[in-house]
Amino acid sequence: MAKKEAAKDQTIPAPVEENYDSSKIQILEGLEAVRKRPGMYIGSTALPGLHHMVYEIVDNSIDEAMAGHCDTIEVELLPGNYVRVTDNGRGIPTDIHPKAGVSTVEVVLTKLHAGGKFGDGAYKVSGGLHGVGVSVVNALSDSVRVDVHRDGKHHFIEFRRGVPLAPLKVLGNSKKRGTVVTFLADATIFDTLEYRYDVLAARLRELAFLNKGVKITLRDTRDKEIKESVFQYKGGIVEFVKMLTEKKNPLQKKIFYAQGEKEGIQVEIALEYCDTYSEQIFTFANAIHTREGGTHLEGFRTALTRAINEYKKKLQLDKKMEDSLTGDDVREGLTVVLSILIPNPQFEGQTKMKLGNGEVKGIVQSIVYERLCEYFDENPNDARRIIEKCIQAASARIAARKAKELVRRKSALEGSGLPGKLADCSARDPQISELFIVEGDSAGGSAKQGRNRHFQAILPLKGKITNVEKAKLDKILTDGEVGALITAIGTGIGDDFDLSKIRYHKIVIMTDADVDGAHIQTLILTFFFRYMPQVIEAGYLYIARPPLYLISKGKEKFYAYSDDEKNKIVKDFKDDKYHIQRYKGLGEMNPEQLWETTMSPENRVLMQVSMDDAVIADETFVILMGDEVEPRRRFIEENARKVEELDL
Ligand code: 1YM
Repeated sequence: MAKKEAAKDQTIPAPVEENYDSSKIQILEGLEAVRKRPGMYIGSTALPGLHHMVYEIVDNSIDEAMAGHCDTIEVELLPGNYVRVTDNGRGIPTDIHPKAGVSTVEVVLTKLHAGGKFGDGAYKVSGGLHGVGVSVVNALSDSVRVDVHRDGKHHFIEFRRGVPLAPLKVLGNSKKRGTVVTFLADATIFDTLEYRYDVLAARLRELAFLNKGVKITLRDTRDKEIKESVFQYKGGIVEFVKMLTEKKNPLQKKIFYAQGEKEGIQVEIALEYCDTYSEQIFTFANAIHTREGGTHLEGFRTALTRAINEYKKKLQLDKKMEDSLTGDDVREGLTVVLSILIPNPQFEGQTKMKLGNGEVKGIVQSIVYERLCEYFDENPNDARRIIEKCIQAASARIAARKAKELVRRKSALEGSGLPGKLADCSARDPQISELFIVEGDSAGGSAKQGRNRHFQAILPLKGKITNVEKAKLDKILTDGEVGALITAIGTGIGDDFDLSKIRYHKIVIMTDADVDGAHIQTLILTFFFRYMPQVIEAGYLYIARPPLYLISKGKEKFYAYSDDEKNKIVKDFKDDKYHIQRYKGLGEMNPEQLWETTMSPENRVLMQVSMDDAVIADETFVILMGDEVEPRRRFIEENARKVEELDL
């Protein structure tokens, strides 16, 4: 075993400890278990799991920051896909651990669950999604190197696939303080080592918002062109809300902020109403984004609905609307960041992103209710504007219900209940059925002729569908184009949404490869993001990628999907004669070509739409849908085709 051989070379004698060998064997068994079932520890071996490796290390630094010993954290993506995380904390303890007989650093890196702090009884409040600790990163890395600057010395230890090469040694003196962990994820375990800068940046920014004042830097030196982002927010989650509402019109003079503690649970909340229609609520428990919500969210919602209904009476706004405002009414246009710290978080739900601790609901509810009432008392004008907005939402809700009934009745009249312009497929099994949403009637015609009518349905959409960011739900539902889309998909919308009723497991957006096409594509994406995110989460939404060029040489035909590809093809022709046609729109292709290049499962390139990061997505949609045209155009051109590619 590698470990034993390394031990022989050591200049420092192995410590005498009765259980030395048995504890070493335990450690190796532990690491082996992690390598056998990486998914159990970090969720997956795909990109999210790889990013998780970085978060685990960063979490240690965040804990150190929360304990008040560190204010600077640096994450670097290095050439060769090494990752280095540096903090200026106390440094992982370097003394010999009394039970293990090796340095505490070595214990922290090799013993599973050594992350739960030993010593002062402080609880680990950050803790990644799986909260597994650095030893898991070590087990899943080809190599790890740890440098600790502590007590005036520079200490160093290195590992290969989790096994230390030698005990911790002192390299020299050091005036610095802190920990540096450099690792190379194991390429035999992970599907990819290509970290995504934007995804890491979004998470690090989130951590910076949640940890007021801590400076977090992300630097990418993998390519010649070096990228760097620095995140530091003195205002914490208030600045988080400010960023989320940056491009919207707020109704309040000042962002509402409250902080409180009860029974060892710390609650922090910031919120702001804008004149928009959707809600965005980000909840965190111990800095983990609880995407599925949970008891903290429930407590908040109850407090908000109660406080607003109470002030509706108090401000005599009951005259405008007698009915009680519902939860949906009071959350229209609302942006919230709610963050709690709790000693023993219980994560539940399908993705373990739902907080389960029952005691949290009442605590959050009472803190938020009390502080909201104070806020309304002190800011009666803001309170009035907010409540009037909620009353408008209630009126729209009532109108929407009527509109929905209208849509329902109308579709009942159309016999099958399906929209007239849908060319449906004959198959009835959603698993094999595909719906192509096509821009324009002419492309729609080609698609209808070119398709395989057994499993491919075509829905042509005319021009631009209603811009959903700006419009109200009732208006969206009465938009004929969107109405047709909803009916064709079959799931219903809003409270009625039912994923099991979906009629196609592949919904493919097929638009022209130009700016207008990209705009329509984004409008459709926005619709799904806001009103049917479950479809995206289920992995049912795709973007088709039509070819940009047709290159003909004699009777031979080649399709190129990018300029690079075109150049490659042409290069091989040398002096032969060939002809290049640039497709400007889908309409330029005849049905056979459209089938061959874009629709046939054999040749086509489909890109699956993912919701990897709701923060990035939402921001993007706000940029895209906001009033400023220029950033939108630029964004579309830069990103239209940047969705991850998928072989199908
Ligand atoms: C780049 C990664 O791991 N920093 C870090 C880790 C620790 C400490 C300081 C630390 C904690 C404590 C006392 C304590 C850890 N210590 C341990 C353990 N950065 C990084 N910075 N002294 C230093 O919590 O009491 C685990 S992590 F267990 F050894 F205390």
